[in-house]
Amino acid sequence: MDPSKFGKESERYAFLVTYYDSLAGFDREYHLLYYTFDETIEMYDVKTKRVFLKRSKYPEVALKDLYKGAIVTINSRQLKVTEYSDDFTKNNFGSKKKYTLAMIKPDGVVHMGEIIDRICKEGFQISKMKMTQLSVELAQKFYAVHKEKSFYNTLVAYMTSGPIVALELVAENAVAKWRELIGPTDCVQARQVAPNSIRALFATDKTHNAVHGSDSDENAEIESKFFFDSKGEIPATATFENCSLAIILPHIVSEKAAIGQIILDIQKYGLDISALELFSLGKTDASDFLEVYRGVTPDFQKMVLNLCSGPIIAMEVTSKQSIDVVTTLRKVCGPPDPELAQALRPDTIRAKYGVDKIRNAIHCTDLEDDGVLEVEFFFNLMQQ
Ligand code: FUP
Repeated sequence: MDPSKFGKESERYAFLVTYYDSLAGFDREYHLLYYTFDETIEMYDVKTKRVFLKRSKYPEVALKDLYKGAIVTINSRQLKVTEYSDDFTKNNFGSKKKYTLAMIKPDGVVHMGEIIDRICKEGFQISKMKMTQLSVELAQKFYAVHKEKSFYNTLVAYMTSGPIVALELVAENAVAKWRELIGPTDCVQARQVAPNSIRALFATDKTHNAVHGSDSDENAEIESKFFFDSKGEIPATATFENCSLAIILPHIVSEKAAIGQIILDIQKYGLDISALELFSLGKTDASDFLEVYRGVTPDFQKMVLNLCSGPIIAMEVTSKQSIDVVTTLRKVCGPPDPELAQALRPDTIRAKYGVDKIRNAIHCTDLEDDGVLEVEFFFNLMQQ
């Protein structure tokens, strides 16, 4: 442990978290305390004041995972952080953590792996993400402030010309930090003043400028609601044809360093990502999804707990080439055991980013016949 990273022994942050108890039919509230000195957590039931979780180490939850709106899984319960419970937490932590709405625009989607890699390496946490295709109505609504501008119709035509990826990004000073990373609206200017910015690298002109970023905290809130609180208005883009399912597992999503690299690895072999969304699964959904493995592997329960231990990124993988997508994706992922993968296929995703047989970086569909079924679970059933 690096002592310079941690404060006094008594330093701790306090969060109010809720858990929907589906048996009782209501939300239960807890205080969650995080002690920075020894990286332990402790939980109390707000109503009964009884200890729910004795102070102990819980490595799956780090301080960076705790911010207003975050979802964390503790003892198989999916908890939503709803408030900072005391002034110390609010002042030292809450006021600094902010979010912004980012969008990878239609011309940026081919560079999705590189852009997400930059997002993660710059220290943003991705709290929400979804690939969608904007209708003319939605694009007009999103850019309504530009309605009177000469470029409005061109902008709407461009924004509806292909899929986009909307992301909610969390960081200190998220709005300014993301706008600095994307660079000026006009890529000619971007190449002069910020040559390493995303627009300098990937944009074509003032309209086709690869990415979007909110310009204030207020607009970040409005724009995030536009994509993520819109009750079914934002459709997924899955095709359900010649497809396979890939899931980037919780240990990668929370560590975040490898998310972009994994997407790049998938795209390298003639495979396309045609739908994508960040999900936080409950235990029942995780267990339903993995049902085919029940009784087949002794690790079934561990796989379920792993799958619902934090946010995951589910992707429909397809190909424009006439290749067997399920088999190709399996090759890219490598053998399920990372140790074996390192020995036999060191270039594969599991060899590079897997930790053990359960936390092996990525799930992929095993059998050709199951591709559509697994994609339907996330991009049909889970959308309802
Ligand atoms: P930004 O905040 O950088 O996205 O820029 P604006 O809000 O000024 O513009 C929104 C979008 O309108 C830009 F991303 C691209 C488009 N636009 C044009 O097509 N032409 C212009 O002259 C200005 C903006």
